[in-house]
Amino acid sequence: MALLNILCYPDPRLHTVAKPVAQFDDKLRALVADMRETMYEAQGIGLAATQVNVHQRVVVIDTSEERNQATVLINPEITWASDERMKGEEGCLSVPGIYDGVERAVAVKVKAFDEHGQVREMEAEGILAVCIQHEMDHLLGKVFVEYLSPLKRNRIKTKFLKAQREDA
Ligand code: GNR
Ligand code: NI
Repeated sequence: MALLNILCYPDPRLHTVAKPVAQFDDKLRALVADMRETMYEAQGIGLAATQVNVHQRVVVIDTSEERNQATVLINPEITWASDERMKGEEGCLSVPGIYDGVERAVAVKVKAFDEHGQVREMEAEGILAVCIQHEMDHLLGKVFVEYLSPLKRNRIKTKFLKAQREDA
């Protein structure tokens, strides 16, 4: 297993649209294992392959307290979303230290495959529903700061570009 590097906003590669997984093979299972390890190490509740510069529809999520119940969502599709929506505070491993409100459906049903190609459908609410929607946005090349006002987004962008310049 290996820890993967997480891309940081405003890296343009975060806007890549991921392709569906076509082969449920050992290479995919190795990616899932590395993503799981990377998510736990970074103390995130979810990670999309896009964030580790792999542009396939692969997500890992673990919202459990014990951090031992990872859910793998491959080629996920939202089959239903509640009309009820709620604004909640979000953060992102690709935008470290930034937290702001985003409005999302309160509950969703999602159909996805696991890393063995087994299909399943689950219903989620609360933080799990938020996380599923946040991760599926990543697969479409969308980062949560794109829901914020242009003013806020530009402040965030400038802050990260400046930090990168100082690092270099
Ligand atoms: O770790 C994470 N926490 C979080 C909190 C509120 C809403 C969404 C998230 S997802 C984030 C991990 C991440 O960046 N996944 O893409
Ligand atoms: Ni994120």
